[in-house]
Amino acid sequence: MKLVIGNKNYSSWSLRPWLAMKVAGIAFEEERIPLYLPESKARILAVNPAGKVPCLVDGALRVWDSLSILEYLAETHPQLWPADRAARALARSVSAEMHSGFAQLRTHMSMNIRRSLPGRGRTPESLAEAARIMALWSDCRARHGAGGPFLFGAFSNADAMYAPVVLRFRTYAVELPPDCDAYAQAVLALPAMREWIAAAERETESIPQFEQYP
Ligand SMILES: N[C@@H](CCC(=O)N[C@@H](CS)C(=O)NCC(=O)O)C(=O)O
Repeated sequence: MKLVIGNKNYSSWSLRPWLAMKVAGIAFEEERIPLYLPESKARILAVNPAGKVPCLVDGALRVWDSLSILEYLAETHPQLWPADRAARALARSVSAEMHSGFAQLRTHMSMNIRRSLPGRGRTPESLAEAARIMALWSDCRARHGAGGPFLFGAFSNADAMYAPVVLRFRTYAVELPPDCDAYAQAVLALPAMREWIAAAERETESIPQFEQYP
């Protein structure tokens, strides 16, 4: 299988399936397409008619959109969702909420791993969304987290969906309550996360529209 991704510093959607594949031990090659260069769109469109990364190539099959890639992976690696039906339903709900929501947080605190921007990006709306994320992290941990340090104990697709938020909270130094901070530290300590962060720090491309902060 091949996973087509964008810049590791900026492409939060790419991180999600990449991390799930690494943690689940799924072998894959990666193709990195630096975004917003003159040739980027044509390169992405050659793989994915939707014109976005990430896209998973499995033989003749193309699977695009982060959440559908995560679902495809879980068909052969069911440990990527919690085993318990109620926990699995909640994991899917919080994953879908991340996928379709938190637009203000994504706009004002965009993923930029290399930067340290404490206090920036804080608007009433982005802070309200951050508070909602902390509440759902606490709820998942309290109800289903006894078996390990992640949202549902063992690592799951829900953690893959929120991994970029952990990085945003790190870049913008968003204060977290102790249970959420412990969760964020567990995500950051994953060897695959360390690998992604180190690669992002080595990247040399700078995308101007993602480097402008008010
Ligand atoms: N809903 C999609 C969003 C994918 C997306 O917006 N990808 C961005 C990079 S993070 C992209 O491909 N941007 C390049 C472009 O639009 O040309 C998903 O979950 O995968």
